[in-house]
Amino acid sequence: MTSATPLPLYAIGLGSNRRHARHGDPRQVLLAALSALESDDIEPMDVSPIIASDPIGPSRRRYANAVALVASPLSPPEMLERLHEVESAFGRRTGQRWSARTLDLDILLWSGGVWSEAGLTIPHPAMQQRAFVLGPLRAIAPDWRHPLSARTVRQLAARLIRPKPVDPNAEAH
Ligand code: A4P
Ligand code: MG
Repeated sequence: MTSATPLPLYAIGLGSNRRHARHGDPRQVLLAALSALESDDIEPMDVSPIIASDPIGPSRRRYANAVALVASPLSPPEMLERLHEVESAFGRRTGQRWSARTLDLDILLWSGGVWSEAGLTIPHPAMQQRAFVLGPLRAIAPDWRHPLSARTVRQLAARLIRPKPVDPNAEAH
């Protein structure tokens, strides 16, 4: 008898801002990474459009970014290990934070909610501040609720683009 329990879902953020000798430009790197992720125990369910985004941090090259929803029985640490394997296969250089990279794969959200240990934090701590994450994520999972803020992805994305109200006290009199 097959189990009726649905598999855990992960939202995986993909980013690239370097060409790959074989796969091509960052956009093509992301497409190749998506096929590399697919396996017996990682089933892609949906993928966002690929967007071009200005770099956050010191790197000056533009990024290609996307988010994929995958169903998988893997635990969060097992999923992270798999992501690292795929990054390595794409020639990711480690050691330098925020350096230009061929491929960066992050676990953004997990249907199990919160995971916190040294080296792995879910939800990804920076996701709420990042338009290059929330934009693509909203295209495929607008109603997914961030387990810590209890806001939906749609709400988080709206907060990010909404201009801050003017603080009257900050104005010169
Ligand atoms: N780690 C902890 N939690 C997680 C998680 N939820 N998912 C640990 C993935 N990894 C997680 O990450 C360092 C370590 O974080 C991992 O080994 C894992 O144990 P890393 O990917 O090796 O290092 P990094 O990516 O250089 O640093 P960090 O802080 O993860 O940076 P981000 O957040 O990945 O940001 N601008 C644009 N426009 N688009 C981008 O995609 N990306 C970055 C990198 C900067 N600016 C960008 C973009
Ligand atoms: Mg990363």
